[in-house]
Amino acid sequence: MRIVCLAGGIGGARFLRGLKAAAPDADITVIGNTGDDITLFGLRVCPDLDTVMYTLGGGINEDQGWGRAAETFTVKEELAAYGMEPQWFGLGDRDVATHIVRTQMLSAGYTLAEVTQALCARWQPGVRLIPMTNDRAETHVVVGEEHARRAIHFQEWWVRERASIPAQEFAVIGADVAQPAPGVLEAIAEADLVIFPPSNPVVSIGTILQVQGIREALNPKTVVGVSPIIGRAPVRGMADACLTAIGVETTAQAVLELYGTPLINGWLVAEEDKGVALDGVTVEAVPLLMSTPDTTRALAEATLSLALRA
Ligand code: FO1
Repeated sequence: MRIVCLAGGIGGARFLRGLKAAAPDADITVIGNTGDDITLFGLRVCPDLDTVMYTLGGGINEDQGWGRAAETFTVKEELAAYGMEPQWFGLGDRDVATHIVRTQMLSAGYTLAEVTQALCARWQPGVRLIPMTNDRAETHVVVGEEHARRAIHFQEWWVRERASIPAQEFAVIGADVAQPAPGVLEAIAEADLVIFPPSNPVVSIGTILQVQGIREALNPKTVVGVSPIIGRAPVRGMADACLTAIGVETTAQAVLELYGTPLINGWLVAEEDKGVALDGVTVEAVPLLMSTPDTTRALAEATLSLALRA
């Protein structure tokens, strides 16, 4: 079975671990969000691609959901000793090696897709990980009151400000011209099933859907999504701050409507959200918490089962 998943960071990566367990023989292509990418100290950092690669490759810092396990921060400390900014973004020594390889290959003219393939040759994530685009498509967040609007990088908003200042708008710089990376549209066209794991619907899945042609390529496909919201709160992360910023309620119903039909055919919600409904969508209530490998696998199995009926 050929499966395509649109994935952001932690929630998507965790779900993918369960999907691999539930469908060990499936051919899984992950289209990774690159809107979070940032250049720091001259190094290109791709948080969502690295979270998928490290999580499926066995190198992730499990508690954080990002960065490497058994990490040290000597480089970070030395940069701080020189007074280098920013100091609010924690680059670990092991993680820096990934960014050096990526930056060196990009400077040599390789595309981000080629670089990602090269990094995955070491990590063997067991899926084909393709960035949504090789072009620049970086999420910036517009903040500030009416007459004092300014845009900051997504990581400044997410990490430095902890999403504590209201976002007036998310702008994916470059999305208007960014083309899908080679293989993205082909993987979608050949897919038996497309899954939206419980990634952030605004700044992860929503960003991928802004890349030219991706939403159109998905419309005719069977797409099953997993709600990232249980009750009125995100399972993890700050999807609520993102949804509020775009005027969408933090509920499983509102996120389903945000994706809408004909994009979504099946929607998995938590037991307490079983009233969720939308014409043309098969909705099913299942346990959504990915607290153990078994519950994560069970969620993936429920997703595959729903896909057969959606
Ligand atoms: N998130 C934080 O909250 N604090 C950090 O210092 C931090 C560093 C970091 C370094 C590399 C990386 O790949 C991710 C990192 N993240 C950090 C997480 C990152 O902001 C998020 O994973 C995504 O951008 C949101 O999905």
